[in-house]
Amino acid sequence: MTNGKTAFIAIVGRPNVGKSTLINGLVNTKVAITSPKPQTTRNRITGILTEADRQFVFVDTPGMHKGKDLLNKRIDKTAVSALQDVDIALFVTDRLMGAAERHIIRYFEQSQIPVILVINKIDLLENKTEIDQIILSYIGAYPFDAVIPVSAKDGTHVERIKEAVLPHMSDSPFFFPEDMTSDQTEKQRMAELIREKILYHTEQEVPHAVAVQIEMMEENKEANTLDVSALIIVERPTQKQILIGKGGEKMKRIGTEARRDINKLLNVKIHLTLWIKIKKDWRNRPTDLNAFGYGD
Ligand SMILES: Nc1nc2c(ncn2[C@@H]2O[C@H](COP(=O)(O)OP(=O)(O)OP(=O)(O)O)[C@@H](O)[C@H]2O)c(=O)[nH]1
Ligand SMILES: [Mg+2]
Repeated sequence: MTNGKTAFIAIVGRPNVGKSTLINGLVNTKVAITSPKPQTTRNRITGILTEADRQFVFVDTPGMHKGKDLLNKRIDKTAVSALQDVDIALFVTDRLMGAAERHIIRYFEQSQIPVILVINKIDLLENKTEIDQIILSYIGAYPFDAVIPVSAKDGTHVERIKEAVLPHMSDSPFFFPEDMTSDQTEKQRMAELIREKILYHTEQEVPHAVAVQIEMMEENKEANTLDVSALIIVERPTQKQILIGKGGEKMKRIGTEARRDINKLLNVKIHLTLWIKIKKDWRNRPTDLNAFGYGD
């Protein structure tokens, strides 16, 4: 494999600060789903960018927070352990330093890695003084390698992050083929896209109670389609009702939007069938968590 400069870069921060939006912008591909709901990302997601003799391996992580159920505990562990396997971390924030941020900085101190502070969502700030105030609140909290204000949404200054990573790259063979953008399987990416649509169309506890599993994926030569059957897992009958919606409206919309995105991702026509299954308290059952892709 090609020799060049490589780096593994973890993207960490509180839920909802824009980590997944940022990784998608950095690698110019939608490798991670995003949504306005906190705790969208549940797994470690790799986004690979190869440019000439450089390979950046970004690792998106779930938002760090203290959750009660076993799923949340595993999710938090995923984010923390990602720090052990990387050369540098991007600490993404969108507000003044507070207790939650201090909690995350403690993990940086433990792993002793270089950290770039990324102030995201600057498009929402009124003026430069607000950005300066946020930066000031972090000064002295950790010896940050660099501080970069960005807007992951519109791409402002996102390129600067790669420049700041350059000094931390080391000579090594590439870890992934040059055309690869993610190490997720097609099934994982499909399941995530379906979950993303559910996150957009449901409120309160429902988004957090949902898991998605691809049950079947089969080429249909006659119809020239890929037939996909997915299982949506919820915890309670009421949640199932909410997902189905009046006259099946909501389920239909989720299916249509997911199919459109999967078509785009795989560049084939998809025939998508969605099933809903109730699994009481799956978020606290190790066997269910393992089966749904949230292994320990
Ligand atoms: N205005 C604005 N919104 C942003 C920006 N970046 C992300 N967002 C929005 O913030 C919300 C959360 O974005 P995500 O990328 O899913 O956040 P995350 O940090 O990955 O969240 P978790 O996976 O839950 O930890 C979404 O509605 C995004 O569209 C930005 O630069 N500006
Ligand atoms: Mg995310």
